[in-house]
Amino acid sequence: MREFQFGTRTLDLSYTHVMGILNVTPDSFSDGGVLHNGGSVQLDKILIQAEKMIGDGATILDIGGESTRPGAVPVSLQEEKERVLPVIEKIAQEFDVVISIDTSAPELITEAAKLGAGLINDVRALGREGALEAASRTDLPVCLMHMLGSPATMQDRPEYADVLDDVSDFFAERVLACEASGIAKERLILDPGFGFGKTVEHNLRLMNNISQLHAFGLPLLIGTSRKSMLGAVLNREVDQRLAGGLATVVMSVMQGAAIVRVHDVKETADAVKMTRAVMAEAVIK
Ligand code: 7PJ
Repeated sequence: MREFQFGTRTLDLSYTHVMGILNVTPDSFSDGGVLHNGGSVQLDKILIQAEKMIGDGATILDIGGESTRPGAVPVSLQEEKERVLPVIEKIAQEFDVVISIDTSAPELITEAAKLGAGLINDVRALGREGALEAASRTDLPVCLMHMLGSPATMQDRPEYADVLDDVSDFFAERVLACEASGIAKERLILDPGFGFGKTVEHNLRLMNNISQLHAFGLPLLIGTSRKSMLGAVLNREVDQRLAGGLATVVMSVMQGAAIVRVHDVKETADAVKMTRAVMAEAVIK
């Protein structure tokens, strides 16, 4: 058992959990901007999707209102709040699941925590001004993700001396920064940030060496779902990358990842369970 406290909920991170991605950005979620006009239709849709993901085996739902795709335009704080907060409030009321808030904005961290979020997931690793302090005050766990540069420019010829060493150095620095702000190391989860300022070769090297990141003794979160590294290897469009993604899920489970962040929860939960059964040489309930 490796019990980890996510606000009011506890998960045993000694095995791999599935985090379902619940995007509430207009570009990624709908068939175009339903979100902007009349929240209720959109909220209903999102709740149905949340319920399905939980039924399919997700124990964490990651809710984000900012698109961090390469080259994405920044979103205003007001807009991000309007997208995300009603969804968090409703899911916290209706479902038994850990809610992860995918944000870099201090104000949103604070408000999401009040509404029942159980995990702060920040692709900027609490690098924005005020984010460390805001996260510290919530007492929630934090996922620190590695990114080289910013979404606007990160895929513009990323370079490392050695991607594994550089990502590890970054983690070491952010863990210290967290501790200096009163965020105990025991509250942290680490994520190498697949696709965030990395070439396909960087991503493959990270995927093949996840085990090395256990040096920190912290749970690892891995997110490869539908990403361009799969497209680059397989020459598949974004809607044809599930099998490739599942291959990386199996590798993540075998290398001891605590959480895999995915769009396709049902298929991923099966792949995780099958891998765990083999590793345990026993049928898992
Ligand atoms: C990640 C994320 C990831 C964590 C996104 C996408 C891009 N948070 N948010 N790890 N990716 N922790 O889903 O393609 O890999 S947004």
